[in-house]
Amino acid sequence: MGSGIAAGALLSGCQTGNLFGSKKPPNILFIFSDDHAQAAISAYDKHLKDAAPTPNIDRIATDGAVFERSYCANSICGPSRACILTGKHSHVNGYIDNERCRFNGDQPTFPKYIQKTGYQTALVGKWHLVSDPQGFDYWEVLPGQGNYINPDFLQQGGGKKRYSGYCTDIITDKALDWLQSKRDTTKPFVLMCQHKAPHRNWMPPERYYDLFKGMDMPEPDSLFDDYKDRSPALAQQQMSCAKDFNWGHDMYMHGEPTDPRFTNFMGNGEYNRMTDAEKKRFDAAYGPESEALKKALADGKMDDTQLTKWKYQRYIKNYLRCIRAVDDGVGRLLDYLDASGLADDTIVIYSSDQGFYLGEHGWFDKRWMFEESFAMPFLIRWKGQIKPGSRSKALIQNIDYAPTFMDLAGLQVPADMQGRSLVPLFKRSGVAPVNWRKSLYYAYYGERCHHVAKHDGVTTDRYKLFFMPDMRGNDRWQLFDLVKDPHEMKSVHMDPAYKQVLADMKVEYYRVRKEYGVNSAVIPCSRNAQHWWMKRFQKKNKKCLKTPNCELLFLGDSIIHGFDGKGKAVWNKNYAKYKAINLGFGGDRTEHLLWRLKYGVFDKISPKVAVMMIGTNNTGHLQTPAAETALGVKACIDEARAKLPKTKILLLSVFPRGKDTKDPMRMINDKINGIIKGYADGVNVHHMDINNVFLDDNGVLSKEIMGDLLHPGPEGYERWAKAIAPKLKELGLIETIACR
Ligand code: SGN
Ligand code: CA
Repeated sequence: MGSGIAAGALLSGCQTGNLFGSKKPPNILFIFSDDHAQAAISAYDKHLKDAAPTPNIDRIATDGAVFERSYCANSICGPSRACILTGKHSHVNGYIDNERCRFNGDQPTFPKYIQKTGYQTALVGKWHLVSDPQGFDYWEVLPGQGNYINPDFLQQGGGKKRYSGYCTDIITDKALDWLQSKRDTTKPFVLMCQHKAPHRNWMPPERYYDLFKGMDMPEPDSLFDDYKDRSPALAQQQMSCAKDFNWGHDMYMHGEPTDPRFTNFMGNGEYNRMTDAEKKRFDAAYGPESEALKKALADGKMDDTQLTKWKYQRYIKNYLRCIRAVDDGVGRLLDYLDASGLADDTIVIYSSDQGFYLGEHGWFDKRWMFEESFAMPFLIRWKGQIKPGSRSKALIQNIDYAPTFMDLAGLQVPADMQGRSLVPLFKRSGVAPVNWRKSLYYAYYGERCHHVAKHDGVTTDRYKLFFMPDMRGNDRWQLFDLVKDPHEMKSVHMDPAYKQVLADMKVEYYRVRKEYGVNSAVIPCSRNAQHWWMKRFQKKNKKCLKTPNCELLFLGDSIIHGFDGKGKAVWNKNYAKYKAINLGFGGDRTEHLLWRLKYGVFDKISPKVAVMMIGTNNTGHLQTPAAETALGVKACIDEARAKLPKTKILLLSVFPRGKDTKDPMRMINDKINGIIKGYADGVNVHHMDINNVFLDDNGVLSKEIMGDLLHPGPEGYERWAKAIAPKLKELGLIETIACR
């Protein structure tokens, strides 16, 4: 098939007008939804299969294969899509979260590559990558998250257009329209038909308002999970069916909540988009049940358990109603392929950007590396190649899609793509070749929304290891035995029986991180779950805006933050006159400073000097190898240079910590210092090592200087200021006497 054709041959075919000779590669119809959990596809054979079947998506499975161990690399929308387009993990393609990222569309992506071979590329529906799509001959996409009701679509030529109707149906219509009347029938194609559904707020089409009425959807066993035997991070999230559904947005109730067990800060934007007639029909369908709930609440007839069950039913039914419309759309597309004679030459894939919690662990939403949201559906039909009814247990991931599409188009997979082509698996009906991967890497970088802790990890076919850098001690690790505990209800990382497994999984974790080039010290990361941190960030942004005459900046962690505390007098005496701004944030590692430099507001200031010291928390929190932390320091310097091009950077060696030169953390810091001094160029970046002013002749650090052997006391700040004063002067900080 396509995989055997050399790229050069394709390109030269292109030039002569004879595109692909007799070996025209297959068309690819990629149907992709948003937040569709495997459990809500009956072909996956899970607990909702009888109550809410998906007959059309199942047609793909009956004629092709279901991949049971299909996963994403980062369980959130934009990042998953960026992984798919680039074939690279988030830290490489740069789109690590939905919060602040903008996809760098100038980077290589599979649509761009295969477009060059003569494929036609088209995209309709949800995109959610902020920048405009590139590499598509045709596109029409939803702005941001898009809307279910009477949605707007961004137009390829610019501007937006509103369509009346229901989003899923409109996207299907657009896909069919492109197939029928917009494409060039002489060329193979990739069509990405990407739904918004079944994303929150799970607004169904009118025809399904009454579907499942009078039924009770089965509840997952862990709807009332108490999170015991796992990290406290689990209880800290804000995506709980019991506590976090919004009265209007999620539960479709009107007015103010009549019960404190509902949050209500989102309104119901979808309802507000309806016409008056649509609202009327919506209220006729949902109103009676909503009123009955209000009455039961008023009568005190809803205890916590009953209310959670009610919320779960309202949520899950709407979610599944949305899916029924997606399934209808899949049916219409498959029918069209059959009727038009395209079915034999067109590979059909159904997938979704990640999974979703359908009440498992008491949750909705995603983000965690637990199976329900880590898993992605992946069903494929390739007539004549994949044996109908195949089921694969191979570990596959969304970074594999780009290499797969390249391979199908007859191209070499570029060496820098991190995924692997799935074509060899397709050709063996889902059975992995012997050299197939044995584990998968996953990383979630944390966002304010839903408060899921930052974590990464590795999974094999049997075990899964999580690491949560911002938790403490043993709570940072979790280990699950997926055979004995498929619902992940008990972490066994402290169980002596799993000592060896834990050790082996840690080895694997560090191995995959190395394979994919993961150095956390250089991946910008916020600490937005910590309220004080975000507040300080915002306050400092305002300060930078209001202090255009700032001449001096300090960039770092708690040691610099301490100029607000034990170093206050020294600051006032030495730096206040320069309108200096303290950008030290206690507990920051290089990745946090990097994030602050990337997203902070610096356009109104141009200080003469920025003093930077960072890295000791990479050592202290994680014992990160010095070489990795040093690269984090380098990334901070580069970002500071980009943001403040006229500012001279004074990089300080990381201060000594621990009692003496034998202290293991001190030794790591010394190694960092050995590397980072080389980052100075003597022009824009200067370096000083003033560590001796804190130490005696034998390298001993006394408690008088640093009470906790890490943070300077008043005397320490005094010595610090004295040591750098001449250098600050040399770099342009001249004390002027104000004459007025
Ligand atoms: C929205 C949702 C969240 C969801 C994110 C990310 N809130 O912010 O519940 O986690 O999207 O979803 S809502 O206002 O839409 O209800 S993602 O699919 O884009 O990753
Ligand atoms: Ca999603």
